[in-house]
Amino acid sequence: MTFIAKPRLHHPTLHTNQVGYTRRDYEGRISTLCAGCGHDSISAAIIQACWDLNIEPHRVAKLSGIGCSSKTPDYFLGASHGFNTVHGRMPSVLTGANLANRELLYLGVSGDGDSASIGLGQFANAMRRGVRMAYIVENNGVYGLTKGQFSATADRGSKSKKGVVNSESPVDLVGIALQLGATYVARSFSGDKAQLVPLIKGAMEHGGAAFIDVISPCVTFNNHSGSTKSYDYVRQHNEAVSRIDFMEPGQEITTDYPPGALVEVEQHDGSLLRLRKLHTDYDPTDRYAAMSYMQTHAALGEILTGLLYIDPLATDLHTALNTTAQPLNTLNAAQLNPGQKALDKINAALR
Ligand SMILES: Cc1ncc(C[n+]2csc(CCOP(=O)(O)OP(=O)(O)O)c2C)c(N)n1
Ligand code: SF4
Repeated sequence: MTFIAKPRLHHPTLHTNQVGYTRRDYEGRISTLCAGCGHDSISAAIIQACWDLNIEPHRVAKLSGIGCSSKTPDYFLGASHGFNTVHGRMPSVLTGANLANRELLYLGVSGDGDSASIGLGQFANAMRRGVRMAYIVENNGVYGLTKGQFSATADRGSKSKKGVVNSESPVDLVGIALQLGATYVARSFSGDKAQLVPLIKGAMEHGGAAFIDVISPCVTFNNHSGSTKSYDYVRQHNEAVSRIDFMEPGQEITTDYPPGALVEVEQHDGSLLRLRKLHTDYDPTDRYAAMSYMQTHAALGEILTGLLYIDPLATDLHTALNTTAQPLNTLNAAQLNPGQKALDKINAALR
């Protein structure tokens, strides 16, 4: 553990983005995670994505549960809103915050223990409801913070550091997200920043529930031979379904990529996701094909990465509930409590 404060000094020529911030303005405190932990690479990818997207840090609300992964919001976007919830309860707190103020961008950060074990019900319901958020699970197959017990995402047959073989079936969060109606579903690897940064950008700009499962090796407890969440295993078994590049709205679309190999996906808010297919037969807008493609590859021991599914016309929970666009804290007392007449009218309509 280190308690050294990060110096605020930076080189005067450091680039600023369109909203006037340097990359350093998107950083947080010094990480206290083990050196080489995959979670730190994900924090770096989040910093890069938010800087590139010109998101002002104070427009982001980052919420997490408990675990090494859930500690990471302290290490990025120091000037944004943050809330460490109870273990496994991040999705419900995020949902409440989102309903109270839809003007912020919601970033949920969780671990596989946090979301697939104690928080599985919360995870499932957040996906089902279409809460607008970027939900990132930093998936290492173990409980890192409590010293490496198998989590519910550990593959059957994989070995712990002490050589114990896991006899239980894994929970596949991507499969659950696809089945329950998430409108942006991806899987990536913490060691593949080129793939991860655009995926995070797409999730941040998506109009509904966006989920990214990031395989993120735990170097201390789950990075040995026999583990299916180690750096070596994931590098050997990783197959990318697509190579994506995120285009901000209004930016000129260049023709760097061979014509005919591009899919341009317009998102609900008008921004564009630019997708290059490696497999000409892979269609990321077909939910059922994504589920079957993923399961076929999982049976072969392969980890599919990339943008697996997107609904370009996604809407969110606010649309479903027809809520006011204004954050609740900006409504006055009369708007919040319209009085007895309004209540009588509602009651009469229900008789
Ligand atoms: C209600 C409750 N149960 C158990 C714990 C103990 N606990 C703290 S972190 C953690 C597991 C975290 O694992 P994961 O979400 O996979 O994150 P990682 O540390 O691997 O990143 C557990 C079981 C707790 N804090 N609260
Ligand atoms: S115990 Fe594992 S998950 Fe936790 S900081 Fe160390 S390497 Fe990362």
